[in-house]
Parts: sequence; C-alpha cells; structure tokens
Amino acid sequence: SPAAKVKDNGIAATRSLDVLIVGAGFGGLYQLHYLRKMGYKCKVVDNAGELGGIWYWNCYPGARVDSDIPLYEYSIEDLYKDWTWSERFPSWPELRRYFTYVDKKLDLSKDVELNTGVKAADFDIKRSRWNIHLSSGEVVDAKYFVLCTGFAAKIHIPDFKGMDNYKGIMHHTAKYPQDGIDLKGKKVCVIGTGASGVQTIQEVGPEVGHLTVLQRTPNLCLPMNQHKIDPAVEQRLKKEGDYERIFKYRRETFSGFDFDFSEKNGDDDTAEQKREFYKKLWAGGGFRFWLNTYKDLLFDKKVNDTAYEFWAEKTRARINDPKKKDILAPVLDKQPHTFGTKRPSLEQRYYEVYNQNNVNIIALKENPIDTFTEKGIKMKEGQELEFDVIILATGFDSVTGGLVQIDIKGTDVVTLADKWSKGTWTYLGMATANFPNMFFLYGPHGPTAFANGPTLVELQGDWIIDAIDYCEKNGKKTIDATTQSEAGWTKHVAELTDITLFPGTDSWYMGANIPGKPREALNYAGGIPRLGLDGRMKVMFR
Ligand code: N01
Repeated sequence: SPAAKVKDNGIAATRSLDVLIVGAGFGGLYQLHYLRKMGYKCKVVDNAGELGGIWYWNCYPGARVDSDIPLYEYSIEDLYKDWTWSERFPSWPELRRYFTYVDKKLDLSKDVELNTGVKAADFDIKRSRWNIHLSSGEVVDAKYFVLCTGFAAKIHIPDFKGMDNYKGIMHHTAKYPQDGIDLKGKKVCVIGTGASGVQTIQEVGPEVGHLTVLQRTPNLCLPMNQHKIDPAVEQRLKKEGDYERIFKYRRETFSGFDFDFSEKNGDDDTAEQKREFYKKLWAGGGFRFWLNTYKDLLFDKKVNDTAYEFWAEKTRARINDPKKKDILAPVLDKQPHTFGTKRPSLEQRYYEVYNQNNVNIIALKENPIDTFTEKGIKMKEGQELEFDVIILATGFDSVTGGLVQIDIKGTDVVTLADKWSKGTWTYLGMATANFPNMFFLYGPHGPTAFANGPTLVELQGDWIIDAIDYCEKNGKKTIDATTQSEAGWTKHVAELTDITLFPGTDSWYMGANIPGKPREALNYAGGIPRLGLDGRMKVMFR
C-alpha cells in the first residue's frame, strides 16, 4: 500500500510491492511484462537514463551485438511482426530504438524508474519480505527481489600506476559519453582487445589522427560478415514462418542460436574434410566457426589446434607487417590460448585497420605499461606516448560483480559479497541459499557467457515467474535454495567445466581477469538444452 509502514528495524518503507526487479534490459523488462500481466504489483529500477540495459551504457564507437538477427530480440507477443532491422548485426543506436519500440508496444515505462539504483537490501525474517534501499534514499518493501543486472554491470579499471596524473580525456567503454567524443584527427589510445576493444579499434582507426593499441592478449576474432537487411526478404521470411521456427529452435541449441555444435568429432573427418568444413563455417560468419564446429572442439586439444591453425592462416594473410602479424595472430606454437576458451570477437575490418600507417600496436607482455603521465603513458621500454584520448576497453568484474556490488543481506545477515568471497554458490544459477525470495538471471552458474541473451532470459525468466506464481498460488511465504541443493549444482557446474579446455585459459569465464577474484567456473558449460528449463524444472513447481 502507498501508506508508510514502519517495520521492526525502524525503517520506513514508502511502498509495498510484490516484486522489485533490478535492471531495464532484456531480462528485467521480460519479468515486468509477464508478472504485471499476471496481476503482480512490480516495478523495475535501473541506474541508466533509458531502457536497454547494456545497450544504454555501451555506446562506444562501433558497439554492436555479436548475435545475428532475428536471434537477438524477444520472441514474445508477436513483437517481431512490426519491427525491422537494418543490419544483420545491429548497432547500439538501433538496439536502443528496438527498446523504444518494445516499450511502446508493451507499455513498460510507466513501471520503470530510471536513474535509480539499488544500494542495499536486507531480508526481514519476521515478515518474510525484502527491505530494498534505493539510491534515491527511498526504502521499498517487496516480497520478491529479482536481479536482472546482466553479467557486465560492474566495470573493471585496472590499477595502472599514476592513472590520476593523466590530464587528457579518458573513459571506460561502458561509461562512454552518451553524446560521443569527436575523435577526428586526435591521438587516441585503446587499452584492451576484448569485444569492446576490437569494435572500438576498427571503428575509430580510420577516423583518428593516430591510434595506439595496447594489447595484452590477442583476440582470436572471427569475421562477422555483416550485411544490410533487405526489408522485402525479411517480410517474406516472416510470412513463411521462419521467425517462429527460429524462436522455437533457439531454445533447443547449446547457445540459444539457430545453429549448434556438429554431431561429428574432429577425428571423424580427414584433414581435407576438416578444411572444407572450416571454410564453410568461416564463410557463414558470426560464431559459426566456434559454436557450430566439431562437438569436441572445446574438449580435445588436438582438434582445437586444427581450428586454431585454420584461424591463424586466414588471419595472418590479412596483416601486412610481419611484426604486427605475430602480435595479432601468432602461429600455433605461440598461440595465446586454446581456440574458443576465451570469447572470440566478431570483426568487420579489424585486421585491415592495422595495415594503416596511423595505427600502431604494442604487445604489453613484451613491453608493459610503466606509468600514466600527465600527457599519456610511459612504457617499460622507455617510450613516452602522448594521447588526447585514452579509451579503457578493460572489461568487467563479470558475472558476479554486478550482484555483489549491491549490499545484500540474507537470513543469516551475511552479505552476498561475503558469501561468495571465496567462491560462488548457486542453485540452478538462479538462486542462492539463505537469500529467500531472491532470484537472478543471466548470471553465475547459468549458460550466460555461452548463450544468446534474449533466448536465455526468456527461459530463465519463465522459470522465475513460475516459481513466484507457484508460491503465491500456494500460500508460500518463502522460497529458498537449500544448502544441499546449491552444493550439488555448484559441484555440477565445476565438474562440467573441468572436463573442457576452459580452465586452462585465463578469462573472465573463469573469473581470471580480476586480480584476487577466485578462479572458478562462473558459467554453466552444459548448454541450454541440458539445463532443461523448457520442461524438467518447471515440473518442480507443478
Ligand atoms: O572485456 P574483456 P570486453 N592490462 O574482459 C585487457 C561482452 N561484449 O568489454 O585478455 C592490460 O573481454 C584484457 O587483456 P587480457 C562479451 O561477452 C559483447 O571487451 O585479459 N590489459 C582484454 O583484452 C565480452 O566477452 C559485445 O590479457 C588489460 C581487455 O582488457 C564481454 O562483454 C561487445 C588489463 C578486456 O576484455 C567483455 O568484453 C562488448 C590490464 N591490467 C562486450 N586488464 C558484443 O556483443 C584487462 N585488460 C559485440
């Protein structure tokens, strides 16, 4: 009720809700739409100034999605029928327009509070409800607390020596100014060559005066094969039911795409057959050369090496300078890591950018950053580089960081950050013991990093909605993971990962990108179908 309510701990809650949802991206808006439709009183809060989740923050030059259309959109409420994309892999402005369109169709905004974050939340055992402290100072009382913060809600800025000395313009990619920066003719530095770095570099390279890329680990990028979408073709596919087929099929594949790992192991093919197979996947573009390859690619180093060699051959051929070739695409004996155990990025003209005279790359493993200076960066080998703009494409405290940065206290008054300080514990990647009536999606121990976002948030989203609805229809005050069930799930996640090649690579998949963070499997490597969200788990609530 809107009337102020004083609770046992003396905090005045100004509003009571059934569900408070955090995050106005794909995940949170899906929760809002269906829970509201079922009659629950809910609100979404988000720190951002607009809808779109990650697509609000990531407005750096060239930011676009690495899932091709029509995979990266909602499958619900026939939304696809009145929406058309202009490119196979849409850019951030187009994704923002998509959210505006969805908002108009589903009338979401009236229940979304923007520029509002959650600072803290504590579970009131006596009343079995959450007290949720918003950045506005307001305290909201809600029975359920659903965190749809995505896996990249907490940025990572490395602790480089002397950073405060630098007087020029400097931004992290996920905090890029909403109205951009004029980079024409400027001396620009990009640190980091993950997905954000690669996209920034290929976009700004042709425009800036001079670009220096500081690379620690080469990204094993794949060709995006971007193209414009012909509206007539799109219309025909919609009429012929292709979109509906894809939306159904994406729930059945390992990664939520419209393709899957091959039925074959690498050794089932001769060297020549392998080459033909790889050529076909390469030409298809996108993640096909990763998630559509041999089913033992991520298990068998020998098979993995064949993919790496193919990748290196194709990529090296595009780079003119021999030194840059070795820095960007080393030969197999010098490979930085096994193929696909760190996320490959999709690129459009990334390697060609390095053939421009105004673009330089420094391998940080040979020549690390010594210190930031007033005008730029001094390298260990002595060069003093001057920059007008430094772009930090240094990634995120991924998967868990966005959750533990909120001060959440469960039933035993331990914070989530404390509980997960030595390792993450979840049940099904959607709940954690002693935090009743709290759910999260697209987070730890789900297929998150390996999955197309919209596919997964619909599947996990339905499970959470079903769980809430079951509790309400059956007069349950709380729903919580048992410590036994979360121990079982956590062990299962680790065991599945241990038989793959993932643990051998330092990546954010394993928490290895953040100094001091426990090294562990943060994602579920079993794939979407094995999770059984479409059937098996729903049965638990029926
Ligand atoms: O972050 P990253 P990201 N000194 O962690 C380097 C999704 N995403 O923002 O590899 C020097 O991948 C680090 O080096 P290394 C996508 O899932 C999607 O690019 O650790 N360098 C690395 O090169 C993606 O995987 C899209 O050795 C340092 C880079 O910074 C995820 O978000 C677009 C350093 C960080 O790369 C994260 O991508 C963007 C240090 N101390 C993001 N610390 C699309 O769909 C880190 N680095 C297109």
